[in-house]
Amino acid sequence: MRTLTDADLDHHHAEIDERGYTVIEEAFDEAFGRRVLDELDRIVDERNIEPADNGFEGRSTLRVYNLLVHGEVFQQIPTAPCVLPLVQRVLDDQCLLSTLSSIDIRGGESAQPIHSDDQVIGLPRTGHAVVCNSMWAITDFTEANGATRVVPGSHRYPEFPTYGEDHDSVPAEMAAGSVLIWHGSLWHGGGANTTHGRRVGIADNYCGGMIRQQENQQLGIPREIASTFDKQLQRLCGYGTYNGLIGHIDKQDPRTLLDPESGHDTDHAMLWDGA
Ligand SMILES: O=C(O)CCC(=O)C(=O)O
Repeated sequence: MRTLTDADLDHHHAEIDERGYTVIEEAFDEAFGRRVLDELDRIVDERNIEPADNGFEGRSTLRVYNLLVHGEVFQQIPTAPCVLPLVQRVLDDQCLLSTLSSIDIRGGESAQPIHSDDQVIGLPRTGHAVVCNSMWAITDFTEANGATRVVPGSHRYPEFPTYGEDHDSVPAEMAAGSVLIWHGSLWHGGGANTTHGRRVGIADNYCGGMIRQQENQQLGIPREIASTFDKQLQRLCGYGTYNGLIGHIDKQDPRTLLDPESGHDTDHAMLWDGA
């Protein structure tokens, strides 16, 4: 997995600031992409996953949610050095994993309505990011196979897009192994797939530590699985507090549920400890 240098971080952060999105090329290698794809195909087969059959998730698109319960290959994604440090620049280092899911757009799918990912949260659009999302290209993303469509600069528009209306957009084409990262206020949507092939991406999405996660990671991931995660991934899943207060359980950092000793860890000091 690629590690972003300070110069990379400056460059990609500036792009997100200016146009609302950026693409990290050669973020992960072919072998990793192949493992992800094999695992996704296995899960889809085992669970007989079908398209959700609605206008937003798609009628010819297969989505698998809650990927962190499905093994180590997916557990590498949220903390990856090719993505997380940039997301932390956009949000902050107390950000949370909002959702980790796959989006496999099959041939014949129509374009997803343009939306912004912070739309459902509904805060005023001040330009301040409370959501920052990424799409890992497991296959090539081309205009023809449904590359994510983006409206450059729209993260600064004062309004949300009107759902279902046509908006001028451009395809964020990228080769397999790349990751698209965008400001949560950017107007965007999955593209139409006019080919016979599939466009497979992993949606690795984050939110500020004060925002409710899209997937309920604390209840959705059995505690015995969360206990095997490294500390950073546990924190991203919500086993931590925001500013030493938000998310506490009986004045304790929730990570003490996974490791009772962590209560003594200074990383997990609570706001009132220093008062
Ligand atoms: O599949 C894509 O390229 C984008 C999907 C998306 O934006 C969503 O489902 O919220």
